[in-house]
Amino acid sequence: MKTKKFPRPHSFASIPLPKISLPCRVACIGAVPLVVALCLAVTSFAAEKKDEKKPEPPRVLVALPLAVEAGTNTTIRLRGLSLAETKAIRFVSTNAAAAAASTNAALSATLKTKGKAEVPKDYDVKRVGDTQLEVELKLPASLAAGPLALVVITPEGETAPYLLTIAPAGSLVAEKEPNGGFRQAQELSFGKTVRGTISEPNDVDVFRFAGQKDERIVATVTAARMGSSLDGILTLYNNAGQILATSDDSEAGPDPLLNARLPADGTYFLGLIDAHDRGSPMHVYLLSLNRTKPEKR
Ligand SMILES: [Ca+2]
Ligand SMILES: [Ca+2]
Repeated sequence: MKTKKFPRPHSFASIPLPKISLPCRVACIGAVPLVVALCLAVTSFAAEKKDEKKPEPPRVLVALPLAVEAGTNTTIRLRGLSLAETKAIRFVSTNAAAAAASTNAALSATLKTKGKAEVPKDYDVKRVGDTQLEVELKLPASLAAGPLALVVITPEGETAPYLLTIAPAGSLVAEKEPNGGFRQAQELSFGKTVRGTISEPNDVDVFRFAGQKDERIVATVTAARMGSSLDGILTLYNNAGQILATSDDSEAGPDPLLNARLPADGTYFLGLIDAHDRGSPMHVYLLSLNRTKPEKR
């Protein structure tokens, strides 16, 4: 692209000095670097002072759990930074569903507790947060499924909107431990979403489902994209424990997305682990299982 030519700015030396005596001019020119240096020193000192005093801006990092069902009253925890002095929580209209929801008087968020939260050893506070809120949500049954944006108001300002997932009524299933192996696998139906946690290092969560020959299944993990600490790996096994497909990361980032055609009628297993063998209450996830009809051949 052709660039437009601008007139050259005056160089420092070409700026006419006021008509004063030569020794004064020399003294003035000599003083310039000193003044500049002093100015720079004062500015950097002021910046340092500012940084020292400036608190971390308030931020919501993750909701525990990540999803709630419409038509329920439920208490969630919001973890983040600088939330200990929270004043209120409000919903914002970032989409049509939230706009409809925010005008619905039955939708409310009540702040129950606020304060410090433990930061597990070796975890980055900027990923997991060091403050948390307990919030009681009243969610009308008419609330549309999808993201619901909420904002936390603190004396230091408002957080950016956090997108809590609203699931359709009856679609969420609680994870049931122990589910750490094929024999203990938790039954999972198509169209349902498990709300689970890789709660400790080396935890494995295994789910079982009945499939048909040539059925195409899609198993989706939603975790890291919503602020969870989990970097999931999802693996599909057949009834003999052989690996049929595996997914680590996807277009959505560290969250796996597994798409596979089933080779025969029978029982199948889905195993979810953390890629780094870590686990904590912040390693929350949603695992959804869906299918399409057997493909005609
Ligand atoms: Ca678990
Ligand atoms: Ca991953």
